[in-house]
Amino acid sequence: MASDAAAPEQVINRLAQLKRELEQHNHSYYVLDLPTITDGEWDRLFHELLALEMQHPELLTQDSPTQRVGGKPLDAFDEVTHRVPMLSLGNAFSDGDIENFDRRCREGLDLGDAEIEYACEPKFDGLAISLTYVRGVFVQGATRGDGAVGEGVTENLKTIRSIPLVLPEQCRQALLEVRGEVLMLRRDFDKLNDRQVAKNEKLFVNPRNAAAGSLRQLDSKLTAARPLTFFAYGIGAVEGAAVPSTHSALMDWLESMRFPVARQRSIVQGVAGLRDFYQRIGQARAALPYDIDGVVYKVNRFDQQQTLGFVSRAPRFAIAHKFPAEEATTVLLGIDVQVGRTGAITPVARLQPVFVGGTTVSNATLHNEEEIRRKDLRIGDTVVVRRAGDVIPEVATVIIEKRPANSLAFVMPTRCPECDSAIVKLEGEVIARCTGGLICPAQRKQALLHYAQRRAVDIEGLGDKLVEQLVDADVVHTPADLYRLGITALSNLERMAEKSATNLLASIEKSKRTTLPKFLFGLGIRQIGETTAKDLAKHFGNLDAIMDASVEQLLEVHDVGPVVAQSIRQFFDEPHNREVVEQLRACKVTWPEVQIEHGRASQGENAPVGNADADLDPFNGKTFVLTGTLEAMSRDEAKDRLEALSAKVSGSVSKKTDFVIAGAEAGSKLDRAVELGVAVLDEAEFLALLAQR
Ligand code: I6G
Repeated sequence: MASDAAAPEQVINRLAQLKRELEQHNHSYYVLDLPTITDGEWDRLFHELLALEMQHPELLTQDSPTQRVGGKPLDAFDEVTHRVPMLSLGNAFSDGDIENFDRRCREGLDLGDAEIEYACEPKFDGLAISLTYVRGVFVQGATRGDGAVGEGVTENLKTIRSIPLVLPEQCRQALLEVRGEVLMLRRDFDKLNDRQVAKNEKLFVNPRNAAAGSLRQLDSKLTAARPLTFFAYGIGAVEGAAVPSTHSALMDWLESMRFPVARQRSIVQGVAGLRDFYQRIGQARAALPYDIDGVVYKVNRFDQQQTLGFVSRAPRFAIAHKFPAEEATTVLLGIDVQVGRTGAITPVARLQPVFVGGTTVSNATLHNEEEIRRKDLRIGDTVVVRRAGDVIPEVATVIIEKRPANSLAFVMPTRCPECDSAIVKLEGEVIARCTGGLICPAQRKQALLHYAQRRAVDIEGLGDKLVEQLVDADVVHTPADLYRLGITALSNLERMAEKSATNLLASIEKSKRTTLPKFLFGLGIRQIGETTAKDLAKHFGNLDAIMDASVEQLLEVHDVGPVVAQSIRQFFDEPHNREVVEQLRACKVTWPEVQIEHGRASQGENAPVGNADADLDPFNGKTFVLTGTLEAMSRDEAKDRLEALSAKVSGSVSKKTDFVIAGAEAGSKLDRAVELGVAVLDEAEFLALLAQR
């Protein structure tokens, strides 16, 4: 029962002592793996604290160990803008990649043949998060998101007992952001799945999926019931404290503040030291208590890190050295085709489910017909499926010796499986397309998802499942129909509670206030990525001018070539598309005026058009050069995919090139890139980057 009287000093002191003791025991148990008291004793202290807090609710603070049990469920996660962007690392897959990394670092630091000191750690296979402490108290936690903006999962993170809620007294700096990874230990994952079996519930596929699903629960009580843990590997913003001068000292500093850090960390010299660490961790990998997918190398000295700086989103001073792709053999049961937003037909391998790289794989993209021919794939074949890190699974090769007599060659269908329109392949194109346009439900669904995505008009909560239902129920045909939805139509959908319907309607309403570039991008005009949409908006200033511009006028826009200009013209020459635009305007979709800027458009300088994410995006506005032969896709397809992500593809390497993608037998362009210090990605790195999108 709560008391009215002010708490006596001895209660205040006892409460503080209990909080301190319980957090110390948590640290010993969850971080050091060295329990200092029995479970019974821990429970007794915890209940004493709980009772005191109930008697004196005015003394209850957010950093109390009793607050780790989860709170009220949320409707949605808040957006959290990271004060310092959260990094993602470039990947290395071979010894050669590591030699190149080390050489680039030495060159960048002008070190000649002198060796660099590196800090090495295992690469956790979990979810990156950021923890914010103000004067030593944990106040906010967020997922990485796109590196600039993440989701606020504070309550969920509080339930993770290895994350300190308060820092030791001597560590109460004004502000400290700690970065690291949330994961599930293997033993906890096994126990969790045992419980799932006992409850006759679905099993989790691997510790990473279990951790991701647990962290993204709106009800933190559910997260509290899942055994998550945390490892710190870096910091973001810091105010009011002197930060150590090396990464290794930073890790010791974090450890002294009671953050869990990897035990298997080493300081090594030069590329030989990196090789040795990789071998050692590779051998220890199976015995580690958690899953890792490689190791991380960072130039140890922060002043040297600063000199090396960043290329795009990735630091030049650090790299993740991934363990080899995991492979497994299985049978190709069939080849289905999927229809994309622009009607592109992608063959997809239907596989006998196989466990590879920590997950069960039953589908793999085959990219296009040519790829199937090149790999000589036939239905019924035994194939090798490969997964490298978090890269999407691929059919690597066929085991020809195992080909059955009744294997079948793939024949590209001539009619769309979704709408029965003709499938055609234009001359010179590798990609076959459904000609159904928005009559095709598959294209309609993709077009709606494209319009609603965050980078376009941003309708929060409108995901695949909902769009599928809305299109299949014939309720929504064009983006304009979204603005005509009412609570009744939504409530009739499967698993749509009134509250979710109301939230969705609010998001749809909110999306009416957008920007011209976002709207233009959302229309899904072929070849128009975010950068071109921004350039068009800045050049013409308003939508009517863009809709009515001739090909010649469009060609005056920065970086718009004949293919893009033609595509825009074709789109707006189609009466149906103009009609949709008019309907959207009639539904009061609006945007602030855009100031016309002729000449070369620069990124992010003017509020409605600018985009703070652009610099963090490895594709948007970046210039790529393709060289050598890629295995997974043709050059044209690589170009298509890059342009769809708003990157530019150039034929020659210059200082302005952001990335060179070097396939097999890359020639003089690769030499030029190395000469100019341009970032070079091999095919695996390129695929890994694509897979993040
Ligand atoms: O998983 C990781 C382990 C160690 C890391 C990492 C690390 O630094 C020593 N650093 C970054 C930036 C990331 N993952 C994303």
